[in-house]
Order: sequence, then C-alpha cells, then structure tokens
Amino acid sequence: MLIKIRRGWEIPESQATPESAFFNRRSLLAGLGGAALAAALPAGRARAAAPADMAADLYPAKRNPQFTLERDLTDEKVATHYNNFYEFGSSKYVSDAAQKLTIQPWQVKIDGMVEKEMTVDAEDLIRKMPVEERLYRHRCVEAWSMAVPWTGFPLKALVDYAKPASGATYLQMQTFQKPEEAPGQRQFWYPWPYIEGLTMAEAHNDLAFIAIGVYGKPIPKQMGAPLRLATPWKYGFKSVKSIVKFTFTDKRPKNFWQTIGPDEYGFWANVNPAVPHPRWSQASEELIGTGGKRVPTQIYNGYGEFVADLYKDMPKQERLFM
Ligand SMILES: Nc1nc2c(c(=O)[nH]1)N[C@H]1C(S)=C(S)[C@@H](COP(=O)(O)O)O[C@H]1N2
Ligand SMILES: [Mo]
Repeated sequence: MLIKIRRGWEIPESQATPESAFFNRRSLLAGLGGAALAAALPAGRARAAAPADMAADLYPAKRNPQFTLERDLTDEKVATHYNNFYEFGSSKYVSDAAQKLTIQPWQVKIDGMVEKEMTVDAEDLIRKMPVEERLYRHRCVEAWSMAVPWTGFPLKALVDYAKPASGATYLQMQTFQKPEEAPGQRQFWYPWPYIEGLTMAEAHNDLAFIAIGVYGKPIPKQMGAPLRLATPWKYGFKSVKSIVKFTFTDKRPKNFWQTIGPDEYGFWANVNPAVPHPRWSQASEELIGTGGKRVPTQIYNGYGEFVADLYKDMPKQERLFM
C-alpha cells in the first residue's frame, strides 16, 4: 500500500482512517476477499508463529459445554494470520511484526475504584482464575467473522478478585504502550494506548471472557498475548488485546475507535444486522477461511439469550449500535 510520508500537522483525515477505509481498499485487491488473501499467503508466512508458553501446563483446558457452536471453527492458520492489531500496522498481516512484543514478564495493574490498587504478574493472575475453553463467534465491524476456541476465564472472576467499590460503574481496559516494540504506536496521530470499556453489568455477564489461549495453546502475540478480552456479542474492536491495566471508574471510557471516528464507532457496539455502519451494511458477514462464504449476521451475534436483558431499558437507537 502506498503511504505518503507527511509531517504530523499535514496528516489529512483520510489517512488517519478507521479500519473501514482499509477494508474498502483491500477488497479492491484483485477482487479477492480477505479470506482468499489469507489462504494465498506464501507458506513461510502462513506457518503458525511459535506460541508464547505462559502457563503452558494449563492446556488443553476443559471445554465448557455451555459455549459451543453450530458453525465450523475457523482454520487455525487463517485465524492466527488475519489479524487486526493496529499497534503493529494497519494491514491484516501483522503476525510477524507482533513477534517483537515482549510478554514475559507482563505486569497487570488493577486500579481506580477498588478496595486496594495492585499490580500482579500476568501468570500469577491467570493461576488464580478458573480456566476453561469456550467456542465463540467473533464478528468484526468490517463484516468478516471467525469462530475460535478460546482458552481463558470469565471476566467476572477478575472483577471479583479486584473488589471494586460499589460506586464503580465502568471497567476500562488498556493495551500496552511500547512504541519501541510496536511500530504502529510511532504513528502519533492515533490515540494510543488502545483502550476499551464495558459497563460493570456487561463485565459481570457470563459471556465476557478474558482469553489467554486459542486452539488449545497459549494465545499468539498477534491475537493479544498474554491477556485479551472476548465479548462475542459486540463488534470485534471491543475485544482489546494485550491488556496491561484494568481500571474501575464511574466515567464512561472513550474507546480508541470512538476517539478516531465518533460518527462511526460508539461505546456499545452491539452486533446488529439492522443498523448499517454509515458506509456499509451489517446484514451479513464473510466467514474468513471459507473462500468467501457469507452468512446472515444475527442480532447480538447470536448471543441474545445471554445479553439482551442488559439493554432492554435503553433507548432503541443507542441499544442498537452506537
Ligand atoms: N490493542 C488492540 N486491540 C484490538 C485491536 C487493535 O488494533 N489493538 N483491534 C480490534 C479489532 S477491530 C478486532 S476485529 C480484533 C481482532 O482480533 P484477532 O486479530 O484476534 O482476530 O481485535 C480487537 N482488539
Ligand atoms: Mo474489527
């Protein structure tokens, strides 16, 4: 992709683009869908990256039968080599670049409105949590999706461990800030570090999950090692990767994508086929790794039985997308 180098004050809005613009440019490439591109990767790049070995003895974790799927899992090679991780670049092929990230040691800070602020080693934290495997759908706002077996623990176990004050109404989660390892973070016009947030009710929901592994192994760096969020009823950008900080607060966090494109990305980001993105439809999605197969998108990505109650008292428009 041709990128013209400009000085910061010359960066036009079109260059500080939300992920969507890249999607449009990518689909022009030889008429290939993203999945076809991933399948066409040369063998050298398609080789699975060596997984980090944090808490390796916990694998394979017992699968929780409450969270299985009706659709085939995405091929491991495809899911681990078609990623969105702007810290390592705006293309989907960041798996090599992401290997630069040092994940051991990895400290996690728990702060804000909690009984006691603390910093814990990620591996120590993981070992205190009830680790299991769950099969989840993942729906990116760019209208592609995958289905993966995550290993991890319910976010609510971490919330309980943190002992938030009763006045805390939101949980903010923040990615690392290491421009020396992550070239994307040297692109200073992005609002680094990446942050995301949930309401406390959402953080307590059964579905909210912290993933530490995928495909029965520790999670590869490009997918957000050593800890990343998985909220499968929301668009993928809510699933913040490589978390270093959990902050309990009474202020609604302004997430990374909302800061970049407030007209296109909001706080709630609940999957809804009836509400188009301002620039494209959300009615269907491409299953990556299937050669372009599309399926209808479901409200709450098919997880309404778990989460619809969370939003029943909200104004309809807000509940739906922004
Ligand atoms: N820190 C960070 N987290 C992130 C992103 C990112 O760029 N940086 N991209 C998000 C988006 S848009 C998606 S779709 C998912 C992609 O996860 P995957 O690469 O594991 O499929 O990660 C989300 N979490
Ligand atoms: Mo995404």
